[in-house]
Amino acid sequence: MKTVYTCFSTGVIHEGHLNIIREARKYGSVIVGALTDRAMVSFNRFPTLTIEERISLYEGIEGVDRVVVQDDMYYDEVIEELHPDYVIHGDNWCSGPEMIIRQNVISLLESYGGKLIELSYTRNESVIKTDRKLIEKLSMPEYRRKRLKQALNIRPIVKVIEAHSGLTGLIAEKTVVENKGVIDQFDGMWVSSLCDSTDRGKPDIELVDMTSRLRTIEDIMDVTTKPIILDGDTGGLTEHFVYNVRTLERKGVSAVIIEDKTGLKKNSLFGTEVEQTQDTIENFCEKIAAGKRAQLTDDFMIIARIESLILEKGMDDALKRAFAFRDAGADGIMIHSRKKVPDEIFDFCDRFRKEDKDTPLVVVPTSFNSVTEDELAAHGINIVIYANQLMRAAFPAMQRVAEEILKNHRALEVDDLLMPFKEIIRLIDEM
Ligand code: SPV
Ligand code: MG
Repeated sequence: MKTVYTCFSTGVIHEGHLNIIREARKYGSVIVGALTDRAMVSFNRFPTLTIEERISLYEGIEGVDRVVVQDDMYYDEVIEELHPDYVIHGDNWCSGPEMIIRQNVISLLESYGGKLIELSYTRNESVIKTDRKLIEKLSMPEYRRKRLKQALNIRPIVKVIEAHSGLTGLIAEKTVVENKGVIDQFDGMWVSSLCDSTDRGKPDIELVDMTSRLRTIEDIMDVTTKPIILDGDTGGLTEHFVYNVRTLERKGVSAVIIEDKTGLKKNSLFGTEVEQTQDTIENFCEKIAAGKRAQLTDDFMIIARIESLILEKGMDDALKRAFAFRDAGADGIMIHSRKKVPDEIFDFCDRFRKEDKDTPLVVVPTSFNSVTEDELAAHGINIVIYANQLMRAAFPAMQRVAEEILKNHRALEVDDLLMPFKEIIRLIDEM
């Protein structure tokens, strides 16, 4: 009997999947590959079921003879093992980043005379409705909130990009690229105090209050499903922080990062050029501990950010604080630096990791931007935050267009700098 292979990553079976199995049956016995979480998250939606649950879901589909695990988006291993006579897939992979997977399957099949069957992708009312339900589920607070911790278990390094509006949220949510055979996407979003303030034309001094920050978070949450890390500045008064922890948790934010400064906060990128005061270890530990006591779920993370290197207080001070904040209950440590090279960050992380293998480490490589994600991961860093790049890309582009229109007394000259609205609208989902 001939064999037919197909790979699934879905957590909900709809008519499209049943159609694939029905068609596959006509050619032989059907083997379904369950794509692992690790392989899924680089290009697909985040899994809503565990791999075990997905396996039993696929085993229960009428017409499926066997389910195997596919541990890579590329088919090399499964095809080498199973040598199926046919691979069957929807034609939705004929465009976009997944084209490279299709190419991989075609050349593997060619090497031994296997055949690819492509079905036109089913997109009827019921499929669209099922798909929407899945997106809705991913965006619900209880699902979104825990996703940062889940991503930490799956990804070698969790990649987070700044979002300060619905539109930038959509860019963070939907950008998927293929480069040199690797398909990738961001794992989450950073709601930066700097960008949230700048977008309002205000300085980054905790002037934009929590109510306004929550408005930004709502706008982003309305149109995305990925987890959110909030830049919580100093956390404010401990008496206020505990209420904000509850609010953030209830809304489905995954983590808040608070920095060990006190008084009028200024942005860290100013370093010692402006007056900035670091909080005492004792006070800041109390704030962390109070936040942890207020928290109701196990999903939410309070991450302590250390400003010792920014304020030139030295490595020993930074490490002392890191261990104290961890012992006070912090779920992670963010170490910040404004040096052009990552040496002091690496030094900190290596020394921290000697004593603590588990507590997640977070960095924001704005100044030391030549560092790669692989290098960061090699030094035990778990989360990288690209904290302000989308805002910094938009600002000069907008300014230039404004100047050109003024110079030319019309808009024709800027046409090449503009994206047609038709393309922008494509990002925006219709209900
Ligand atoms: C932010 O994005 O607001 C941050 C990171 O706090 S930094 O601007 O580098 O201080
Ligand atoms: Mg900030």
